[in-house]
Amino acid sequence: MKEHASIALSDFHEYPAEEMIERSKAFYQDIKRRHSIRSFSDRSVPREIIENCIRAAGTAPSGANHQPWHFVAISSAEIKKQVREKAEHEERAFYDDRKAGETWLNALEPLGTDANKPYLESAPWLIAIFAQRRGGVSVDDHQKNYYVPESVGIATGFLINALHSCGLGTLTHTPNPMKFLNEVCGRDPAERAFLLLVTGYPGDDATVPEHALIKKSLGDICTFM
Ligand code: IYR
Repeated sequence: MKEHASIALSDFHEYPAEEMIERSKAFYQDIKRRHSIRSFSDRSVPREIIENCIRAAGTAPSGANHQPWHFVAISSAEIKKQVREKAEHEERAFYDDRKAGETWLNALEPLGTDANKPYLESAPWLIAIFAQRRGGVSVDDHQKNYYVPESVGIATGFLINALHSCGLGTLTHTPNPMKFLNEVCGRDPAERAFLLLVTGYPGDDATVPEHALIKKSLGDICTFM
């Protein structure tokens, strides 16, 4: 490696092999309980939890460490209402005017989704995630960013995992198109709305579609060489 400023790695934890196996099993058992839910209670969730989960997301690896993401955490009832109205407007075109096309709509059939998104108002938090094409390691930078969708996708994965580990339900919601989020969230049009993460406690009537429980086996998703 070339000469560069660095510090010794001091916060890495090594565990005995037995414990590693136990931890890998425990992690799998815990994360497999995460389900996308489409009914959220209006019970409030302290802002500090959301802040810490977003801090965790912000530690994700990113292209050249430019951290090309911005998270807008919405709890304002008025803004959630605006998001719901605009998202449902797009979703009505998608589902009811059949903009999605038959193939896509057929693929969604087993999930039972439609244009109604009441959870966008009932959930205590909506986290709009934006991807930045330009930026840098400082927020004032305007350099080119690299591997933007990969970086933002990984950070989003960290966030979903963090929220789940705190005992919160999540839904990755992607109204199509999502451009309206820039306006509602006051973000530069150069940023790309990446995903809307809905989070809170599940509603009493929350369900999991059977279709979503069909997971490919290890042999199907993995090859060892
Ligand atoms: N944005 C729509 C449609 C939708 C698309 C996919 I791909 C999904 O996995 C689920 C839903 C909606 O949120 O209903």
